[in-house]
Amino acid sequence: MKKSKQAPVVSVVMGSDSDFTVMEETVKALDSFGVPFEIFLTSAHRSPERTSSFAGKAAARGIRIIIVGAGAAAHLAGVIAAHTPLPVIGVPIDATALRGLDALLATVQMPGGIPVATMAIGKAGAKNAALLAVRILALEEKSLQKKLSSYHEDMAYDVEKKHKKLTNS
Ligand code: RP5
Repeated sequence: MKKSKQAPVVSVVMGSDSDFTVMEETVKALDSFGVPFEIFLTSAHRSPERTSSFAGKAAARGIRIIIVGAGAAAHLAGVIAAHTPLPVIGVPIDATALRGLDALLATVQMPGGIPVATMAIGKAGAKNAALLAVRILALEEKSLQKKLSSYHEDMAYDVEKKHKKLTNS
């Protein structure tokens, strides 16, 4: 993973180091778009003060979007969203016998008032969290808009290539 010299604009937060195998997808995608990010480990229940302190100070440090991965009774994204005005994107992690359904419901079912933009369970959600963050940042950054266009063109081209390979055409 490349380390950016620029100040981070996205925080990638996770509830445990065991979440990193999934959240690595977020990091890889942000890296590929050249978005400066930081990684922060904290737990809503094991380190509640660290969590609220981080969330309360994030905006003043220049962070613009917070991506949060957590598993089990995953209230981390909601707690962080409660302590910051920044957009929060949640990634439910498959960490228990319930295979991420617990984390999905805990993350997505926010009562009205405090939003958490919830992604799919697992690696696809982790990747999409980064892509959603890039789309938000691209609203005000032309260079990111261009990168997003090429990304989408490459994806479409890839489908055609796979079609040709599959059908020998
Ligand atoms: C959650 O509990 C974490 O986000 C993680 O997904 C899950 C299990 O954590 P560990 O027991 O592996 O630290 O808080």
